[in-house]
Amino acid sequence: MFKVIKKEGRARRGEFCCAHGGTVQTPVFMNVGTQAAIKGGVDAFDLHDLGCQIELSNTYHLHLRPGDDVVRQMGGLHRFMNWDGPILTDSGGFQVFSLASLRKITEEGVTFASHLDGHRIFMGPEESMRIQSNLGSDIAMAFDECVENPAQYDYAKASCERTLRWLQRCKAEHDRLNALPDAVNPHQMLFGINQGATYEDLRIWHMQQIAKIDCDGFAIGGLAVGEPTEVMYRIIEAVEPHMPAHKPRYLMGVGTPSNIIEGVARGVDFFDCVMPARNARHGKLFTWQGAMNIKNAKYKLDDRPIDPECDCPVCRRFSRAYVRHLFAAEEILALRLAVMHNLYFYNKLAQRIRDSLDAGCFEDFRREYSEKLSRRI
Ligand code: PRF
Ligand code: ZN
Repeated sequence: MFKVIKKEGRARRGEFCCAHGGTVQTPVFMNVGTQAAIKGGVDAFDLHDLGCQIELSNTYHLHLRPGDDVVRQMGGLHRFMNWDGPILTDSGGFQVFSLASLRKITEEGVTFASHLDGHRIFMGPEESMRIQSNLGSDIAMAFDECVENPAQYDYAKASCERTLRWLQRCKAEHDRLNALPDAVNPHQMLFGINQGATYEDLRIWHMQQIAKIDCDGFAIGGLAVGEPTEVMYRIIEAVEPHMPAHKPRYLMGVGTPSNIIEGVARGVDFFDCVMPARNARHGKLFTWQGAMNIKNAKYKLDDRPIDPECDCPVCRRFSRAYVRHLFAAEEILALRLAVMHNLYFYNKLAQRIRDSLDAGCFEDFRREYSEKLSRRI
């Protein structure tokens, strides 16, 4: 299913086969469509134009609205949103902890109040697997607890031990659901998630335990949740040698362009982040020279594209002055154009990382861009 085709240091160039849409070239950035829609009015057809290979949606949101039973009756998520490429669904393990209120965690799972109308919901490993099975995604994520950093050692230890037991339950339920004759996607894969806060001994122990379970890939969760960037890098470096070499690795919810380059340098293959779409909605645009704010008055009469080095559908058609005007006038088109440019940038970043790995010059690329892309221009 996953093949590493080239390495440079710890960085890996790979190929990953999914039931839908064929092969994903890695390293890859996954475009986030939380509730089966990309923020900013970008649809599944735009995604193809933006160089997107794989889309990510959320179990938690789609369970609340429209309901995974509805998506199932509509033929699964691919048909529902008319995206024919691969889809990864996050398990709800993170959203329950970041969005829902009145949480109560037990060995069975989590009881929480919906962020939409406050009604009480229970979700555990089996529920998460059933919802993701109804959605029919290509990759289901294990149900985990994401602990915020900094965390108490004893809590982090008990939590990651429970997340391990939850993965065992996820695996059993996932196998059972895939074997049902009416499974929406009987080829659905399952990724396990490493936790353990910022404690290297917990991280390594947990990774060694989950690696024994026959998952199709492994993610590093519980990072970019309050710890400094250097700590995040240190944890990835500690965990990576214990991740199965022949399976894909996914760093969840990360990050800035330089976080992605540095993640690849530490052996990560998959990334996702709301940052390109979220920043775009505030006028913060990524360019190959650094980050800019298009709302700035200095762009009022600027006839150049957002990024002269970008060949996205927006930069090929519109000026900075026009996009700035759309923001000032609060036109919804401002959001769409800004999100399209930023998503194209992230997908292009992943492509340029792959190209540099193919050419054996990833370290040169890293040296040129890792710091530069975080600059403000
Ligand atoms: N767990 C899950 N999803 C996630 C995370 C996690 O720890 C994170 C942490 N950065 C983002 N998304 N299930
Ligand atoms: Zn552009």
